[in-house]
Amino acid sequence: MREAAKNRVRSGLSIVEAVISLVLVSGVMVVSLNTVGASFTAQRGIGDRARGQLLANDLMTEILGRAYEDPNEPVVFGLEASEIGGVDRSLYDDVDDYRGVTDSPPRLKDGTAIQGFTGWSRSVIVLRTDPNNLTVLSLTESGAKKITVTVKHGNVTVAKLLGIKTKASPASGATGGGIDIMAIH
Ligand SMILES: [Ca+2]
Ligand SMILES: [Ca+2]
Repeated sequence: MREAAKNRVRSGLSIVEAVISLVLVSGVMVVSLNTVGASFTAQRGIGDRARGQLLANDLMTEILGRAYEDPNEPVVFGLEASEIGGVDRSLYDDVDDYRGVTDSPPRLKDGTAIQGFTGWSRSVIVLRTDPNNLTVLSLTESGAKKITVTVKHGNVTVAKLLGIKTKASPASGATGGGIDIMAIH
């Protein structure tokens, strides 16, 4: 009788030990999976930022490659008359033509979608700024334009790039604009 009771106690202990072990293993697995999940999320974030910076750089390079102001028709801060209604950016020839551009999904100048960026978007803000103090905006023509390109993946902003285009000095005879500055911020 006493031996049987001992066996029952031992058997009960084994079950308790097994349950405790299972709980401990489950706990370790949950911690591990959370760690792996956090690592994947962090890696995806780093990858998104790198890809976002490439997209921002691509569009900013395109914009800064345009003239400070339209070289062919009466100047408008925004699209000039002949550019309104275009289906892509191929007619854009000055930096403020890009004012308010939303590019979703990101496309090349000729309207071709850039492969692999479904769910991504780029947007552009162009503002006049004081050339002597780039933090001060101007409501009228000032000789400098501040361009901001923002890249989002879904609703998350992954890259932002700031560019400055200044008007060429008349003495230089250039029509394409003066100094171009680009900075990540
Ligand atoms: Ca134009
Ligand atoms: Ca324009």
